Amino acid sequence: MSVVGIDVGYQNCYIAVARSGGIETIANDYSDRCTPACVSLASKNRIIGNAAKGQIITNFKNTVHGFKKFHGRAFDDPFVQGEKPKLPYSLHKLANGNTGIKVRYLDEDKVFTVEQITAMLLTKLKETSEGALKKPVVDCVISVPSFFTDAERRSVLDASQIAGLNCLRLINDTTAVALAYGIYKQDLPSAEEKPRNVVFVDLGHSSYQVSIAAFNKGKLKVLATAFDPYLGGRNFDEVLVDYFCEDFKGRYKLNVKENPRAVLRLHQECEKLKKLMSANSSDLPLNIECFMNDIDVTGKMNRILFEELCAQYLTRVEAPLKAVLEQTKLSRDDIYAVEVVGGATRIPSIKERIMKFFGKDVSTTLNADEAVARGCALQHSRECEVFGKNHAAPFSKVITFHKKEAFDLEAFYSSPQELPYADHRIGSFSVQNVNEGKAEDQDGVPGDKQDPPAVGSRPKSKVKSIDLPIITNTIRQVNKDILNDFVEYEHQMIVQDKLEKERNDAKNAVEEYLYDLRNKLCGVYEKLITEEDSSRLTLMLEDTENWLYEEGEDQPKQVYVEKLDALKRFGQPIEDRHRECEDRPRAFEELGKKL
Ligand code: ATP
Ligand code: K
Ligand code: MG
Repeated sequence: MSVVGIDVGYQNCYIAVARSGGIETIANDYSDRCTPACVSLASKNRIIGNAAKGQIITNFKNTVHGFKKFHGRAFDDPFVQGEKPKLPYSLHKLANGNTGIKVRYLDEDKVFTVEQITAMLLTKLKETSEGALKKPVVDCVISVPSFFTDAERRSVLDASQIAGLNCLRLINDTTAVALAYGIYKQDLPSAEEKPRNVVFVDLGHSSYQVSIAAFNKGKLKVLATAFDPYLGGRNFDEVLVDYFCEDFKGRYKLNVKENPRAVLRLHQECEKLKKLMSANSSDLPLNIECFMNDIDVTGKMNRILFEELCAQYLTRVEAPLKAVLEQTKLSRDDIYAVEVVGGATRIPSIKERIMKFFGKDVSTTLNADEAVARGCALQHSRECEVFGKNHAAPFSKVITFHKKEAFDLEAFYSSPQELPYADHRIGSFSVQNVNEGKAEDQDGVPGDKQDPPAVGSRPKSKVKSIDLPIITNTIRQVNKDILNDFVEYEHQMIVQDKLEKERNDAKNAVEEYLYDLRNKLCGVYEKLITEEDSSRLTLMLEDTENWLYEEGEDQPKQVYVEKLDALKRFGQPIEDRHRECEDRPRAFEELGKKL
């Protein structure tokens, strides 16, 4: 079964899979490899991803985006309270104190947990993967920011369960990026050589993460990570939005902040402008027609002013860079390359600051948008099955881990789809004090069971056996009933979406047939029916068209199916006659050839 790697970004999601010896990024039904982290709730269905982005302005109260940071957060958390007034949709305090999202769905007020909203997004990503791979997808590896707490991570795991995914593990964005780098580098130093130290910088829409990893052939070690969880591209958009709000207040006497729709439109335009500024240093225009109160607005911006306005954010670029160097005690000369990923590293002054800090050019070896997902897709190859299904128990097996310091192990059931429960985790184990054993080895201090090497003979390989303390964490069992309810409800919503899609398809089929028949009536069918029949049919088509826009606008699927059948009862005989006319001369020709 394929394991997909999923990067659930604050703004953009990507899926990758290891296939035919390489890693591929999967495109969605819009032929887009990026799926927006956006979910729109409507009166008949849910609209998720690219299509939901189109609802941000038209259905702003029920279109949820920018929710990634609500995972594992209390409603009263200052961050949540700070975000609340800026959001076009409503937040709601859940019974357990967590952050819920209040929307209209199926013509009812509903409160969804953030796990449910992320699950909706994951459902879409799961479907996209299944569409591309042409088989069911259950197993996945999901990335999370390196600064995510245990509560935030568990919340993401719950979301994956609700979506019917089996998340084999969560990995840090920074680790994923390092993995993605390592796989394609053929010229890494060998195990005995000094490792190659690479800095990775990821500036996304909501957060900033920096790490240093050391590479040898077949080996990767993350040496340090640092972050600014609240610095990202969205801050730069906000600066522009605030600037133009003030500008428009002065020049057009408009109070933009009072109008959520206008704020959202301005946001979208400002983000476009920000991206344009990455490629242009000249003055750039901002034009929005019918912005508010029927007023068209215009404005302008350039890179120099933009950088001035963003100074408070730009100065925050340096601290995490400094922090990773300090943590590792490496000097700038020890750094082989500085690799940048994440959309917002395309801002020229961000790149300049990183270059200036390290005193070298930044490299863009990795695909800035897809690296995290690709790393996730690679990660799963590090798993192994210890006991297959129906293996004898109890049973012991020796597994070797080459480790120099304490490490964590996680155990899962290997065929989760056969479990009666949603949770497929067995437990996690922290193996402690590994480095103590190693330190002795390095210093040449013989352990209890070691013999000194015999002089002149080939040194025997020495095995030292010590028991290491292991901390076992069994998996929490809380909220299992609630989680199962969510799983069930997500399933119902998937069915509802499917029915709604079928209903729409049936409606579209009527419309399509109608237009096709009308075109042919004035074209290829013209000579095949009498004028009288033709005008009767034209009238019937007109009636159906009017019906589609009025009474027939919103009918059950069956009504459309019947309507189509009714049209076909008239259309099909003409179609048959037409085919016959086409075939007849051809048949004569064939006959002629034979004679
Ligand atoms: P996070 O990592 O915080 O969860 P994310 O992974 O969704 O967020 P990315 O897709 O890496 O974020 O980056 C999106 C950000 O990059 C947005 O703010 C977007 O406007 C910005 N961005 C993309 N292209 C450019 C560009 N050419 N110039 C400036 N900013 C850009
Ligand atoms: K992303
Ligand atoms: Mg990201």
